Amino acid sequence: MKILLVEDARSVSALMAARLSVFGYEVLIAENGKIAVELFQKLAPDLVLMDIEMPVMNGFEATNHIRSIEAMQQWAWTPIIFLTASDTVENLVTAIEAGGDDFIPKSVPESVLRAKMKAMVRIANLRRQLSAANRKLDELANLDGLTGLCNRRSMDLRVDLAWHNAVQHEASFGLLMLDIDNFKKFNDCYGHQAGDECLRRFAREIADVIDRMNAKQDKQDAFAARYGGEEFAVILPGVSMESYTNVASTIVEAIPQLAIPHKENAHWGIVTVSIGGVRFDVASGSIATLFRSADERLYLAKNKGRNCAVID
Ligand code: GH3
Ligand code: MG
Ligand code: MG
Ligand code: MG
Repeated sequence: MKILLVEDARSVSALMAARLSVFGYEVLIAENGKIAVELFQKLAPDLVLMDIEMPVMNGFEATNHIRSIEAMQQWAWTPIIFLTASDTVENLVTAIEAGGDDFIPKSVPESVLRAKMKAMVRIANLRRQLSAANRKLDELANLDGLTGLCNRRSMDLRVDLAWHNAVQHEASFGLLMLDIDNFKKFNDCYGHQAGDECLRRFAREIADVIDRMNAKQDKQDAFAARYGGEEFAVILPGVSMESYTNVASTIVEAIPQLAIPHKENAHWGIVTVSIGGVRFDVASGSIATLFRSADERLYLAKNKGRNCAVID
């Protein structure tokens, strides 16, 4: 376990560091609050022991900084214990009010220091387990179990937000609806397991196309989702006409290039996709209209013979 010891008095920090090392902890030393905040960000300690009176930046200010850094990450929390000159009720209240979790007088007996460290480590470990479990729950609630893309639920939430934002800023907005061609026959021919693997491979390819597009434009706005079954959606907030057309044609071409055999798929003999798309230069009206138009165009693409995109 890594402990960040923040203390300007060399004699105190040397003594404390020696004791903590004997307990088996790795000790990092900062001689003022400013250095402590820097080390905190760089080295992510498991616990902080913080002096109060220090030059450059005092312990309360440094704690404040650390807590605001943690506020930007969900579930982040590192125990901070203040080192005080004396063991008084006022010191305890001030320490907790300042965002600390406890305080220890610098003259603390070794056994008390050891016990307090143990208690804090226990809480920190529980907290870490809790945050991992919460992250897992978030993932389960928002990602499609088979493909790892956004599921329908999280897509709906994200789309609503992105659409609202686009309408407010009179920005452009694009939507592509993707549907794998003759996929029922794929399952009938190769089995459901192979069908699942095909969906996974398909989803990975779509995600790659979107990642490349986001990287090229230096944004993270576009995303793909599993709409349901063998249907997927690609959401393109703020997309230019050129990128919109590009993404659609890239996907239509990329899927056959995966060369997944599908002998029942018309004359191609490999897996293909049909796409219906719509793009607004200036977003307005309801998002439902957007989905309806994309769906109608997807139907047109199927009627045109599949393995193509109808996007205008
Ligand atoms: P079209 O070209 O008109 O889209 O024909 P299609 O056969 O793809 O369309 P249809 O809607 O008739 O069939 C969709 C199939 O997708 C039926 C279903 O078995 C399959 N499917 C849906 N979800 C899953 C899944 O999670 N795993 C597997 N393996 N198959 C799925
Ligand atoms: Mg001091
Ligand atoms: Mg379908
Ligand atoms: Mg289909």
